[in-house]
Amino acid sequence: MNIGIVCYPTYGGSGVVATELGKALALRGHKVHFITYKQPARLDFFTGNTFYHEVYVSNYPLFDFPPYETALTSHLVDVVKFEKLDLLHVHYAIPHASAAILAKNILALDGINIPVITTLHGTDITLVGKDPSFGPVVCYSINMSDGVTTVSQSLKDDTISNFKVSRHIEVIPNFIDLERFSKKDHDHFKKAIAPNGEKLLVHTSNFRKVKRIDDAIKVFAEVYKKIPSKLLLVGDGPERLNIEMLCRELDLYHAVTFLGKQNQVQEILSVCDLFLMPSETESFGLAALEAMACELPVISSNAGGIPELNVDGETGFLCNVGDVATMAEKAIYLLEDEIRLAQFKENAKKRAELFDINQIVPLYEKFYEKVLANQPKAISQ
Ligand code: GMT
Repeated sequence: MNIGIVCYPTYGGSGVVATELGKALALRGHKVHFITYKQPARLDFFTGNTFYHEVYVSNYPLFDFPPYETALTSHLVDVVKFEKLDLLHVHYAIPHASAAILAKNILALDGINIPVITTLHGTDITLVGKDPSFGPVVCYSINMSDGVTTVSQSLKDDTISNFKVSRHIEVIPNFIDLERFSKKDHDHFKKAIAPNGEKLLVHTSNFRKVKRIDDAIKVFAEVYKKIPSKLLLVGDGPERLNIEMLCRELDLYHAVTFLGKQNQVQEILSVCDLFLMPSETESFGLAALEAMACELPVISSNAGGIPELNVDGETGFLCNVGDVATMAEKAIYLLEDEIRLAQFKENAKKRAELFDINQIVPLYEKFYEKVLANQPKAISQ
């Protein structure tokens, strides 16, 4: 197939999933065209089957807000026509789904039919998407897509309850490349960061409010009182400064390391003992899956789709959003007993194996085939 993938090129989960999916599809023989405004962070190699089309937004003094969606739509029309794409797969509804639908309508005037598949990732439904300033367009583009997928059952339920959806939604969970994400020996790094054998807790995210990183700090503050330990924070974003201030207030700054954005996050996860994900909402929790694949149990909230990944009492613990006391109690329970911790680490790895990229990517291929088979024959390219 000749597939166009539209995504955010940044470190956000939807961009990571879209890029890894595109790379895997290319390795399976499809031609994959990434269409976005910057080379995707995870697009770290090119093959004869991968192509990158950069969307350029012309500026004009009149534009307070350069119209990216319009530029993207025009670029989609061009790439679909010129590269003779079979389908467009857009990740994160805003603004990718509506841009793709408009491109589809423009192309139809030339007798070209381009099926649009929209994958909903999370906050495009649970947070920003349901805001009245976006909601009607999100709803319209879901209903006008030729195929819609969500990354968890919980996100499918949220989509149905937040919007008037008149079409089938397929659940295809997030996936993991187990060759890249597996525990590797980085003893030198472990010794450098925890010279006295301290336990290492870790949180990775884009430091937005929805991640409740302040809860992660408060959990760590309790753990630190009982267990020699350190906290590694990977990522960056709007909450960074507040979190630094909180660490100072709690007199924890010396025990918390801010590592910033990291490309090789698996190397950091490999030396850690426990992952913290106290999110307010989380459609799936890809960061937790990456951690589990590197044999880390997860202390998380029970929000959204996290319970579809993290199994309470087996791969970690699920606690109510904001219940810092229980999260800390469970973290200590795991870290204070080596045998128990080793069992949870093993369970986490086994659970992650269920989301193996080699099992999940074929589900997308099947879905593409189903959508293509349902297309009207008369105007197909
Ligand atoms: O929350 C993020 O880090 C980014 C966000 C996004 O929209 O790009 O991630 C969402 O998509 C990921 C990939 O499908 C999911 O694993 C995350 O759970 C989801 N985030 C939220 O729902 C808050």
